[in-house]
Amino acid sequence: MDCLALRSAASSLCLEDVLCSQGQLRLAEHLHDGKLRRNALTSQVLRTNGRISACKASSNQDAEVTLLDYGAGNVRSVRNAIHLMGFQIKDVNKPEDIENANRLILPGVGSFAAAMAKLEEKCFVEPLQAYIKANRPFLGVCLGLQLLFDSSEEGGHVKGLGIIPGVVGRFDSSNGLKVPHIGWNVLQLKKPSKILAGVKRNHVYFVHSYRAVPLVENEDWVLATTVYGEEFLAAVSKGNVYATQFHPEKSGVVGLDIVRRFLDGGRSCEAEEISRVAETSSMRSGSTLAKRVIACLDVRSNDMGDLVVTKGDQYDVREQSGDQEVRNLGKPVDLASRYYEDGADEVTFLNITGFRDSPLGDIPMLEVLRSTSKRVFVPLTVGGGIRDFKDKDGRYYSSLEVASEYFRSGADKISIGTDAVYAAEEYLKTGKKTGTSSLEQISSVYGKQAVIVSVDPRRIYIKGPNDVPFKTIKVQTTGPNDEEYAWYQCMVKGGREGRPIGAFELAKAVEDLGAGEILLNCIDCDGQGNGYDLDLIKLVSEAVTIPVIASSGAGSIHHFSEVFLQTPASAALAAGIFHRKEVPIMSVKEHMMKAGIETRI
Ligand code: 1PR
Repeated sequence: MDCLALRSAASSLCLEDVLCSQGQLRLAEHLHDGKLRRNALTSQVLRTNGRISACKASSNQDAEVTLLDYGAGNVRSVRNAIHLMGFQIKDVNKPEDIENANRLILPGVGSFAAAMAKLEEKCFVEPLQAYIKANRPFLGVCLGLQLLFDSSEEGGHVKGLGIIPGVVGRFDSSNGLKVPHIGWNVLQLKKPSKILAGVKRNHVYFVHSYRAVPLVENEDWVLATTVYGEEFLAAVSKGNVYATQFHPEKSGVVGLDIVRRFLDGGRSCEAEEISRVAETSSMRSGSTLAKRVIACLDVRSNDMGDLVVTKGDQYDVREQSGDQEVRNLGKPVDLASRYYEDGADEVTFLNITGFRDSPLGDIPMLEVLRSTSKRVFVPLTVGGGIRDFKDKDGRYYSSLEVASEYFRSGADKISIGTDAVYAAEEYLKTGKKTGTSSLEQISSVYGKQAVIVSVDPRRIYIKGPNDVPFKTIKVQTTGPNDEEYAWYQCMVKGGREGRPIGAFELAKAVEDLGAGEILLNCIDCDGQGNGYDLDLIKLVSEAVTIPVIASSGAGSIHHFSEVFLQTPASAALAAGIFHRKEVPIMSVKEHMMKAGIETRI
């Protein structure tokens, strides 16, 4: 399907079908407001609730979007979303490009201070202020919303564009609130709007530590709020100017619908849709942050040199019989797309042999990311081999360069394993932050929320709680020699080497060093299908205030409700159960909903 055809197809509600179909007629079923609907898409027309709608751009200029990308992170997904709608992108290279824009998108990434410094350096501040004050079509995303305010407390007290009254401040984590606010949350619409008319009670994806709050001074701007510990501004609007704290380009079909509505100026939005605001405007009690279900793809080259999705049992990924080949469970891009269509809240790629390869020489992995980000519009994480290294010709690459290449190729977050363990050991030994570890460097440039530390612990049984200088737990089932206690030793290099550091100590140290989330694997449970290691998850959750992703051991839908009801885990990651098609992701989510767990459907 070419771009123009896609634009007319994408101009109606069922974008999920557009994403799934990759240009072919296809039927898709999805749960919507609790009812199962069936939508059909052709390249020319699209039926939604009995309507047929199509949108045509009247001129080439109509099909152009100006993008203000100041080069601080992954805006590939925004680009992909715009292209998917059939629009072309004109990048802002000089101030006049802002003045000449038809519609302008500012997908802010990185820190507030760095963003303002870039805008000032490039002389974009004044034209941007003039453009917005003239009420011309504008969409700011995430930091692109925050920059509109008077100032931010991020990185000191930094002046913003001064369009909206208020100071952007940090979420308060002193009461145990996990910060960053990462994940899918719901909007409380405060006024009618064209661009949010399709959101209703669906969740959208947030990832941020700073937020602006509603004030009397900015009440004419408030479009939607969300509650996370407190009420904050999730979207603002005035006239043709919109900005969202959440990421529409990462919010699946719901978010793409928002992008589409902005791009077509709300033309396809009917009055009846605008007036549905009341449906979502009542405050819900309790947390509306959904517990995430993450599909994980362990990838590596097989013996023929092809990049495949594999899956181990306790980290052993080779078949036990025959030639003991690397298990091949499918192609990375196809599987990731399938999980997106099935409702995964995030997709994670772990390059499990990255610790011994040269990641930047790993063109297939970068290509996998680029292709996946064209088809998958939920957050993508990539891990494996993120460290400083020299290639075979002796050229040195910093971990920051490696991460930057992953971000440019479509990753929203990177995950560090082995190198974070070494950094934590060094930090605990000296008590000093060097600022040079991969973890510190990447999180200072891209923000904490973009950096996950992946922990590979194994359980070691001991007789007494003080037998080791690490935090221990009293086990529920005693060890092979009737041991009543255990500690969790961190492993590196894909579980091949044990290090003198426990999972509790590691988690604390990496939070200090700048990790935004912990991906908590468990070598004992990996691939066993007997459920998550709840003791381990509780132990590590106690150590940190950042979100913990439970991983390893899911074997049934009940394991998901168990981990969410019995531990503070923010997300549950699983691999084998999905690869082997034992349980569809949607069944997991329906089960979670029935168990009273906030879930994104
Ligand atoms: O150390 O920075 O190069 O990162 C390597 C990354 O690769 C780490 O995140 C490490 O966890 C991962 N890794 C290394 N070797 C293996 C292996 O399996 N041989 N995979 C490996 C880790 C664990 C999970 C798995 C869950 C869920 N696999 O990713 O997907 O356990 O599985 P399940 O639901 O089937 O039980 P670096």
